Amino acid sequence: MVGYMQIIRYQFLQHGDKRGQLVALEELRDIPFVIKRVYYMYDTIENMRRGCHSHKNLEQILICVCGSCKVLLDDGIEKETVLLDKPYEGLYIASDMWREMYDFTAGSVLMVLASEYYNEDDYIRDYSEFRKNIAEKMYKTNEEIL
Ligand code: T46
Repeated sequence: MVGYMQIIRYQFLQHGDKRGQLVALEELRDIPFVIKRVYYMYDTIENMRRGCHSHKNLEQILICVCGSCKVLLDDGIEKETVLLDKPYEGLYIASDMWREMYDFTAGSVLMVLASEYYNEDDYIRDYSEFRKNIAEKMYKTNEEIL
């Protein structure tokens, strides 16, 4: 829902034994959508911020499989910061949520599972446009309720 901040974290099952740990992720079981794309970022330069955009129609789960990073989530009204530092933990990000990833530790790898194929038209990269879009959607929702 637009303008409703909710932090949704997933704790994945760890198949640990004396050799170490293993996490398995299956679509529509461990992940709440059909996975159309997987990408990951690594060798991120110190003090670099990534993201800084929202999506019109995309669900994603972010997993910092190595090291840690922080994610700023902004629904247009509230902001929350989430630390990702466990390879068995995922952060769900719905569409209409501004996101910024930062404070990547050296050697960190941030993996993302996405519900859609890559589509540049799905991005809103301008913060004022993002706020305007959220305001319009909230106005429309309020009109429907009244
Ligand atoms: C998001 C955050 C969490 C592709 O060709 N295919 C892809 O699937 C992606 C994600 C990117 N690219 C190309 C487009 C750019 O030339 O890779 C380059 C870097 O992408 P971008 O600047 O969008 O990366 P981030 O880290 O700012 O954002 C990414 C995702 O794009 C975005 O959807 O939510 O990670």
